[in-house]
Amino acid sequence: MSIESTQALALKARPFAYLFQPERTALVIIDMQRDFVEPGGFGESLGNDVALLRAIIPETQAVLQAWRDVGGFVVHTREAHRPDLGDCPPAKRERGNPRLRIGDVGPMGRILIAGEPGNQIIPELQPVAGELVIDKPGKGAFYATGLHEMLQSHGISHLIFMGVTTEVCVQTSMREANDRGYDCLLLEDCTESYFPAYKAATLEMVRAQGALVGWTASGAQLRAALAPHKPE
Ligand code: TIU
Repeated sequence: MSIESTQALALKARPFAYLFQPERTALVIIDMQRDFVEPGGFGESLGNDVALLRAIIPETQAVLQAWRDVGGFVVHTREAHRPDLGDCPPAKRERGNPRLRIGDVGPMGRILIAGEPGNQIIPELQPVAGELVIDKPGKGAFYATGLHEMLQSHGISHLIFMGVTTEVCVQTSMREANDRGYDCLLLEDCTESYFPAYKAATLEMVRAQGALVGWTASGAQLRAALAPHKPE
């Protein structure tokens, strides 16, 4: 970069401009794993139409590439449990009436279990060397993961979120981050829900009351802010 630059960039965002120094900012991609966006995984086992989520993949890819081009720090998360389910509270496994429960064998291997085919990040957004990959047993990225300590050791103060689903793992992670003192931005067209109304409500509530949880902007707005900083 430009990653050496300490100058803050201003991004056109809602409810007002989001200021960030790229070298102190991590791009956090929540749970873009096959379990949520492909048939046969956890998302579908809960009764959801997973096709809806795939629409964000191209813009999410474009933002990831732009962020990599300026040398930015990247964190990928996966919702994942240990094969012995020792990190899966019975309440989480037993809730509701899904066709397949966490740990059951589905078309992409055991549902939501680390190492299984369904638990892998989708090919379009594969992590590359140097990027952090966090397996998280909860909906939030900070619970039982050590993520906060890792971000602190990299001097990170700002987080830019993408991924699925907006009102579940993304919003939970943003709220956890907010309570730990990070300034959070959610990219509107790089996050999706199985329920469009829940996505819309989440975007509203994140930026309500003067960015109480954080800011929102489009992926293109972030890419525009980064473009002048891309090395030749
Ligand atoms: N069910 C649902 O919308 N989401 C999850 O269970 N996990 C994530 O959001 N990753």
